[in-house]
Amino acid sequence: MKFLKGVLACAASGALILVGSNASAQLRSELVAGGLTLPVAIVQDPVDPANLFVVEQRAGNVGRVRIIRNGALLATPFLSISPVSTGSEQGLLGIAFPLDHAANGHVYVNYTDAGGTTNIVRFTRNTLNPLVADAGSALTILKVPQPFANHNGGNLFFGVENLLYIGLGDGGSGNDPGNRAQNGLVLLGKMLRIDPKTDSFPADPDRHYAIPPDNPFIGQPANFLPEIYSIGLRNPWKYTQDPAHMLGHNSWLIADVGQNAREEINYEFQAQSGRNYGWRVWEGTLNTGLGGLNPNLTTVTPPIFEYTHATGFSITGGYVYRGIELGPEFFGSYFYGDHVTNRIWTLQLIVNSAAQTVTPGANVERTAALSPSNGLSSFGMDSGGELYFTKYGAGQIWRIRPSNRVWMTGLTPFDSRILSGGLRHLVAQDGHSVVFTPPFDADRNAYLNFKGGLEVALQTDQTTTPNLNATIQISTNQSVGGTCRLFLRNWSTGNFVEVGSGAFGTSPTIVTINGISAGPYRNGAGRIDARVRADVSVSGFASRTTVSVDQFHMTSN
Ligand SMILES: [Ca+2]
Ligand SMILES: [Ca+2]
Ligand SMILES: [Ca+2]
Repeated sequence: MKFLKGVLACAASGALILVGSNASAQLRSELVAGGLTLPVAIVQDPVDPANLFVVEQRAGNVGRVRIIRNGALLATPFLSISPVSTGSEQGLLGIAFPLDHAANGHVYVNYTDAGGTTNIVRFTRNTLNPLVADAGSALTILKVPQPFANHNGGNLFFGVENLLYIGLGDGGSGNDPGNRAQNGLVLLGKMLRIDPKTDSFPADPDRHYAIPPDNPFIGQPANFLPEIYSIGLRNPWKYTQDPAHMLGHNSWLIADVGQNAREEINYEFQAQSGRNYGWRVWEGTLNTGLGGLNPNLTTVTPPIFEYTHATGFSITGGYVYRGIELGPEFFGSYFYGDHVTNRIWTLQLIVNSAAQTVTPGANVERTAALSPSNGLSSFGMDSGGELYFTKYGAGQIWRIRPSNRVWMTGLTPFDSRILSGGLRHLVAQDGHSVVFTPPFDADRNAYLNFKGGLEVALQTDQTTTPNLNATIQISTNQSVGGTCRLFLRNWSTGNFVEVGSGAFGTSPTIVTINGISAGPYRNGAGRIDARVRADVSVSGFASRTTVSVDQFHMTSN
């Protein structure tokens, strides 16, 4: 997956590293780019980590896809679409890349045309200039007429099985007057799942897709359309998947915008299809009294979390954090916010994959740290799993950054005799570590004084405080004498200098080195180069000895 280039680059070299932790972890936001017009979506280029795609809802009646390349907004749009309709919830609304984008250059957009009809259209990227789409490449995938100007959904997202998920609002007005969300024979108020790679409807120019054979309502044509994946949604403006290749659970988080009372977050494990999310009969866990529950799907799945209109008025769903910079305490938490009150929270998710249960943990407001304003219309996630958000009215994209932290940017085993690694990520629960072993000669006599370990490139945003602290966990498969040493690069000489050590003999051993004066070891850009080394003394005939650097964790204070 090229999408995960940054993470997998670390994964290939193998170790279990914890960088940063503790309750004092903080966030800040950093301006990435301005000069946009009504940004409503931020999506990573799947083939080039330098590019973030931003959807501009409309300027006049023109919707555009722009590219922020290495932090600079390119003047030439990737794609322009006109005319789009110009209501507050209309225009160009979403973009998604299929998982096989590298092979076919396809990109899908979602917009409301001049008549207000929802259009899902595929374009193809120019092969000579990948920063633009071929204007003549438009292919209509699906059109859905809209009875009212509002509640058009807008998001598009390809799931891990490379199928397109389209969340459609209930059509609009208020209180879903046509009870469309509960009606299995209309597409509005639903999550759809289609396979746009082939056309099962050659006679129909408004439909270019196939029905995935395991869609939940196939075989119930009298009651449900086969495109439908779940029903009972009011306006699922943003929904995302938390993919397993980033240590997620392949679960969907669907944020559904409420009517007059509740904003809600729905959680759906992969293959938990065919659900009824309740609208218009239920708004969150509040019964609306409007009635009209679908008689063929009367079990309603409540949200895992909701908030009332004392707190906000229009939820903007985000992402489960799977990046590196913000540290383990944010890993696995769901970032979301409110479009109207400009507030952001992290919701901790306590997930039991085996039992397919999820429990919301701490819900912590991050508004003061991140300062969202001017309408929070979207979050975005880049190739490293780091997060962004929009300031809609201000036309800006901001990145969520750590504050007072040290985080890892690179990892290299510095001895070639590493037996196994398989680093997945920088968190403890993945159960992998770097394992290395002293080499043996032909008689299986271990060499003396073997040294092995890791070089770790670290970055800190903290350039004024004096101290670095390190925690290293070392394990061995048998009792051997050893010393764990930490070296940091002295930037004035370029050489690594030992800053502390600890003995290990029983397993596992925690070595803590605190109060390292950071001055010589942190360059002007906040970079720290560390070398974690285990020196092992083995003598005589020996069974294979392995040493594992399980965790390496640094903080700045
Ligand atoms: Ca509508
Ligand atoms: Ca067709
Ligand atoms: Ca609901």
